[in-house]
Amino acid sequence: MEKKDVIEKILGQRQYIPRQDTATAFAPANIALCKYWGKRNSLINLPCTSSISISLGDQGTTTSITPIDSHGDIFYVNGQHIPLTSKFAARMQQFLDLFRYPQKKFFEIKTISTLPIGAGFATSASGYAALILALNTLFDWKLSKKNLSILARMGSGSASRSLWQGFVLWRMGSLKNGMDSYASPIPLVWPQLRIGLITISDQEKKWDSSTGMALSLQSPFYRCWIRKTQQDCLAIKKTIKDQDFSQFGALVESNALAMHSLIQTSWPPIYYTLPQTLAVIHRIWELRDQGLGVYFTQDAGPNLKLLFLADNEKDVAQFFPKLQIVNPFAYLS
Ligand code: 2P0
Repeated sequence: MEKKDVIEKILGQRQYIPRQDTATAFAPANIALCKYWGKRNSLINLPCTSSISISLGDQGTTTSITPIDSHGDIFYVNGQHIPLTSKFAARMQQFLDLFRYPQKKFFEIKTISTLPIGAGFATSASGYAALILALNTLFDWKLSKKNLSILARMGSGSASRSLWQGFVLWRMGSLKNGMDSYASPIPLVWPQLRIGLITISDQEKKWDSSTGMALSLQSPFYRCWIRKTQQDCLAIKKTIKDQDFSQFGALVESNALAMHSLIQTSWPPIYYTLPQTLAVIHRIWELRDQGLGVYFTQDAGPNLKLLFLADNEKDVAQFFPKLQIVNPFAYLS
């Protein structure tokens, strides 16, 4: 299945005629509570398991897209011009190739991200979700959220989940063309839940997620990971429904640790965890032993995301002074 075939299926007779000079959209970053790590089709980003995320409110990416008369695309990230040869620009140009139109072939893309890019803060998720939303507005396609989720997924898998606030479930689907692999919101709110972002390094990670996922196939634990994640997805959803925080925290943390064990037992091995990451993890475990309800999750980078309830916000902030606290349900309209 080619990306072009999926595009044709979704866009049908819709035209690539800009309806305005520039279109701008925002999408939140999302943190996976039950991780997506493993693709059954890497061309159109079809996952081996379903995954669950929570979106980060006003933390994410705002992207503007403007058709231009030029010999190539032009990219700005946080006001800085990005060379076309960079990894970031090369990947985005490839995605934009799917949406070029005959008269004006290129675009100027201006992206502003509130979180460090490429450091495991899900900025590719918010980036590709914002881009697809901006394209939808530019060309006035009026696509459903389901179809936008499928298109965003082809830019970056986790982007399929960044079209909503709150809890989001991305069902893995089973069709070869991926038309049943898209995200949708979980209609449950947990107003007490807080996410704390701890930046340990804002350096771009050495191993991008696609490379990491491909190498993970070599791990002897790959099948166990798939089985565990299938079970975790169901169990995490239940703890959200029951608002059972200690079970929820334990399952989310255990899912992240299992993902990193898988990654570390790949070949060649990958370590996203830095010594400072480990120091914070041990501090979290100490605090938990002392009775503080705080858990963590970690994505494809050294940074940590803490999970706790509003009642413990002051205590957690006191132990982790640089914590950036997000109230994810403050943004759910
Ligand atoms: C997730 N991550 O579920 C997992 C957990 C990182 C760790 O999705 O190759 O940038 O573009 O589909 O979406 C990061 O991977 O990967 C990711 P691609 P993506 O959030």
